[in-house]
Amino acid sequence: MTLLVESCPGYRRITLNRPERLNALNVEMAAALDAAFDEAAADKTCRALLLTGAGRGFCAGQDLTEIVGASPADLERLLEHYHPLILKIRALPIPVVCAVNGVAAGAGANIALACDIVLAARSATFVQAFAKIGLIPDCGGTWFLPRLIGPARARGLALTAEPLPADKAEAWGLIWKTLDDLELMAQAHQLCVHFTAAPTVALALIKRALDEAWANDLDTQLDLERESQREASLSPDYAEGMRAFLQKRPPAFTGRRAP
Ligand code: LHQ
Repeated sequence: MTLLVESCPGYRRITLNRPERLNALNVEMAAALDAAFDEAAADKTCRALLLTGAGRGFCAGQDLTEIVGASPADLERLLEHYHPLILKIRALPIPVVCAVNGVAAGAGANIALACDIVLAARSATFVQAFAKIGLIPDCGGTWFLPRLIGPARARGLALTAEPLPADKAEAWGLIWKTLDDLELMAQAHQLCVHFTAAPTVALALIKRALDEAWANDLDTQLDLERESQREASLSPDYAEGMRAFLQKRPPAFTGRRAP
């Protein structure tokens, strides 16, 4: 199986599972990922997703052995399997935590960057490998890189295809945190457990507002914040958050939408 999906209490762990190829992507894996995202979205008890890779790598991007001799049209068709995954990660109404356990290259790097919170093992590297084979960053690379780390660093990474060590990725703001290799998975799980007790409706609205901010002017964004705040304030978790504050106790958020 190219993908493993495990149910944990309140969240799911998805593991890219072709370790002998550093979890390089193929159509089968993309289809399995797409289905796993849909199933997570349909499961009202699932309040976070953890994405990681089996073995020593996170994901080496497209499996190059499977595109030997492929025509430009074949490559274009392949992206029809990959690009919807990026949009799905952004649209999922739950936090997606990515635990980058080793090298993340090509499309693999950009799938990681599409996730809401990226944690990386100190030994991991991020490689915009595309230029090494005469291609350009896809799966959102040209969109995420300049927004996350600015145009100069984005150009440097994309044009040279140099590996970026996890520590530097954190220092540059490309990812949330670098962790010791042996701590990565425990911390990633702990973060998901935190999200299983979080106000999920508000978190989904936060995700959407932050994404829409890239394209909005301030006026439009303030309108969106007002609308989103209204929606959040209708959720049972807002009432619970306020009660808990007044009663000086931790909130018991259910993640449920307004009835
Ligand atoms: C691999 C791969 C791999 C197959 C390592 N495929 N076997 C999508 C579709 C449409 C259009 C085109 O674009 C795309 C998006 C893309 O993702 S294009 C970019 C594709 N990815 C790459 O170009 C990265 C290629 N890999 C590498 O540069 C290195 O392997 C990295 C930097 C990832 C890791 O280096 P090392 O840690 O030194 O490992 P390694 O190179 O020794 O790899 C281990 C094995 O995995 C090895 O196989 P072997 O049988 O010799 O043990 C590699 O051949 C295999 N492998 N990446 N993408």
